[in-house]
Amino acid sequence: MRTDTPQTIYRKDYTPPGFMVETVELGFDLDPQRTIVASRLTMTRNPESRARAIELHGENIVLVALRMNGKTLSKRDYRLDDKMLLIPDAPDEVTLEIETLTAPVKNTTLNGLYVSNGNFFTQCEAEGFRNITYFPDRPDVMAKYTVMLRADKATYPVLLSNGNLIEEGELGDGRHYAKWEDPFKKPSYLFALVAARLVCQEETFKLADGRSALLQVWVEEGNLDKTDYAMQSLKNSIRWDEERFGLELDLDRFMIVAVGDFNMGAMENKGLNIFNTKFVLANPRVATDFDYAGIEAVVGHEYFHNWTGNRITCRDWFQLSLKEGLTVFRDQEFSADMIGTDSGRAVTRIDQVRTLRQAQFPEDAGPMAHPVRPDSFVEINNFYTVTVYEKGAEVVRMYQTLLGRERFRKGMDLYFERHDGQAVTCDDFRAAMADAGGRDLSQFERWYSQAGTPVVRAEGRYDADALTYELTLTQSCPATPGQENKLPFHIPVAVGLLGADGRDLHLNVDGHDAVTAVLELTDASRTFRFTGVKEAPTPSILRDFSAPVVLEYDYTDTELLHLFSHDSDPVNRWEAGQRLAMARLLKLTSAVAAGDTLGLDTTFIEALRKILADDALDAAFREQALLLPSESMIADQMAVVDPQAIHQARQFVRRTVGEALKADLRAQYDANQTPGPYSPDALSAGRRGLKNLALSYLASTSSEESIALAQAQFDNAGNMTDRVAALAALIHAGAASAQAALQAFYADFDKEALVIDKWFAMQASAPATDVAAVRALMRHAAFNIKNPNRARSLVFTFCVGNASQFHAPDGSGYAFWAEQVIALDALNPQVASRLARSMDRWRRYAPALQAHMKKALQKVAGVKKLSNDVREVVSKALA
Ligand code: LYS
Repeated sequence: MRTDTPQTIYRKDYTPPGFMVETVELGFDLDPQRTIVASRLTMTRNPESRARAIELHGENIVLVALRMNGKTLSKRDYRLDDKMLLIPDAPDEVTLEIETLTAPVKNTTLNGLYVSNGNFFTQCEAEGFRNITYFPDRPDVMAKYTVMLRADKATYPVLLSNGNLIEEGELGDGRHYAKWEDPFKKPSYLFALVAARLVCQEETFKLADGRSALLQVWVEEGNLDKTDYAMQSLKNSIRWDEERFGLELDLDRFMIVAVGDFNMGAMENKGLNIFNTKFVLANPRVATDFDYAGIEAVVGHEYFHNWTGNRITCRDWFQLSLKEGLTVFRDQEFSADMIGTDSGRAVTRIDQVRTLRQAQFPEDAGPMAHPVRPDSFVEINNFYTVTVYEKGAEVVRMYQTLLGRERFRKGMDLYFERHDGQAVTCDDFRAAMADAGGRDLSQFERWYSQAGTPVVRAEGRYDADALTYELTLTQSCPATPGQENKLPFHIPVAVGLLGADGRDLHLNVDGHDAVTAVLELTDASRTFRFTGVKEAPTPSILRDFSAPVVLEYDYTDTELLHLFSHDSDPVNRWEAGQRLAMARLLKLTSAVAAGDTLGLDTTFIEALRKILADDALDAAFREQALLLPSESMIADQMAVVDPQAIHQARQFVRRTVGEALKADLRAQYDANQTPGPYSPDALSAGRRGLKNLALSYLASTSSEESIALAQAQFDNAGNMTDRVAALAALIHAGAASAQAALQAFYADFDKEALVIDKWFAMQASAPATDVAAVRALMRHAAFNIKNPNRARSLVFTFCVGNASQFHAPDGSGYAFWAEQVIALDALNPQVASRLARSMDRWRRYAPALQAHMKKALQKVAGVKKLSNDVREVVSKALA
């Protein structure tokens, strides 16, 4: 019955479920080879539906028994294929009893119920529950769950599920049981269970309303020394949501469980968040500042989902950004508030802008481009994207920019007041914002329905006689697959004007004195006039990155240098530096390709020197300001991408800056040491960041002195941040001692899976690592393609993060890519499909490379038993 052409599902085809489920009782007899799942569902016909039949999803499970209202159904009473179980004739009130069989140990997809390192875990979002039992596995069916887990006690001493533990005990024959009850209605994608040998750090935490909750972080035995930061982040998240949004934890118990085999970052199952170990485990010995920040953000993200996602969920998967965009916005604000300073907040914003440019803008310009609320998909798992998540967060941020913080909060309150306990749409969220804000936000809907990154072109005109400054903003948006013509967006453009002394001019905004005006561009083009402008200003446009757009303005170098030195908006100050750098990198890339001699102007170098040495600026900001646009950002600016030329040009700039600023870099290296015990706080992390950036610039010259400095740091590092920075510097500089350092590092950390991931990743991204070297690393005893973190650390890092080698002129990188996509697809389609995406933008390369890439894509497309996941990605790429 399997059809070979994957089916496209459309948002416009949504129909309400035929039956609602009131209660779900699940019984699990857990066994890796043969797990029996008994389910008892009470269902009622949905008056809003015209469907007659009961429709239950089910895949990769064996139906053992089926009873309706106490009577066993025979094969004539239902229809069954490899995706659905249909009961055509059903009364309005039904109790279904279903028994199914699965083999979790054989489940390499890590979707549904699976085994990792001998323990049982589940992952059900988006459509994994159907791999556990037959069920209307769609988010608009919300029910109350009671779960009984039975398993061997010695092997699986810990039995967890959603909600509260209401009973536990022995069963004899070495087995035990635990019964869990979740008091809240939830969709099936939020179901979870864990049966495992684990230990936990726990704490009772007082909530704002006086209740207390038991907080637990569960890990494997050897990892109990790495749970403090996750626990601290959880407590901070709970406090923050109480204070910022008035939202409280609604359960008596909240659990985080870490698992080493996991497809994504983490999952917000009600009361039982399951996490990739990467976002739980940390101590200074094994985790970097970056890892710590990731843990804080992801713990926050999953916790915040409890309201934005769980209490109010999505009507259908097209609405995914309703919960993900909103929750990313919330975790971004959380991380920023945890730093607490304006400058720290700005650095987090710069990071967000970088992510958008690095990953979302390219997605929006490629074959998989889709609106924040997609109109169709083949495989929903392909739509857990930077567009739905990060651009979705930008869309939420724009409400806050347009309405102001207070009215935005009122909008959130109204959203909860209206929809708690419901499965709703992005339109419902927008309506709450419009109503609470007293604004017409109908045009704003286009941020949800139109794909592509809008371009805003700005032109300024100063009139010295009239003392006016006119800014003309013109918007357009490139065509994307299925969307030829776009209508104007509602774009908030935050603008400030700098005087010759570098200070903000005072602006008259709606009768108020201000330094930043939020202009609302709703037409294709509009001219905004500032009055009383006493001198010709330098415009600072799109402050704080007020909209996810590309801003075009013909800045002169003088204007950019002025902004880079003075803009009071840190994001635009950073942006000016990026523009200066990008212009040079692009010119140098052409020069490399043409075989011309390369040079870098002292004006630019001096501007960097000034920022670097400016101790009034946060170290973290200076690090950002000195970080060059990445190779892929440079590639994004070119009509025909030349990966090797880009790499050489960027290396040339790094070397030249490293040479020219040697003394200043060394001074900052020394000044930003962080003696004393390690702390991941933003200030210390910022100092380490600047110090290690200085080291990497210095090492890019490959001077003996800089190699010795890196070696000394490697030998004496008191934390992982400094250790990997030193090791990376040695590897990238091609130091003779790099191999020995790599070996020492491996020997020191061979028991720490997450550190060994770093070990693979550092080698995979090194410019000297070619396909042959990656293949050799794949033969290393520690490599295991079945583990997603490991596959990502080596294979993905090479394909995505080592452009000059991946795009080897002979096409060997692409052939490698095809092999790995095919191999992974047989094991784990979700992970394979992510790797498949790395070839998305193949049409932007020179014809010779394109030919190799096309061949590789066709090779994958030609595989008969390809998953829908990969099929969708490669067929869209080839279309
Ligand atoms: N909802 C999860 C999150 O917090 C991701 C689930 C991904 C399912 N394929 O982002």
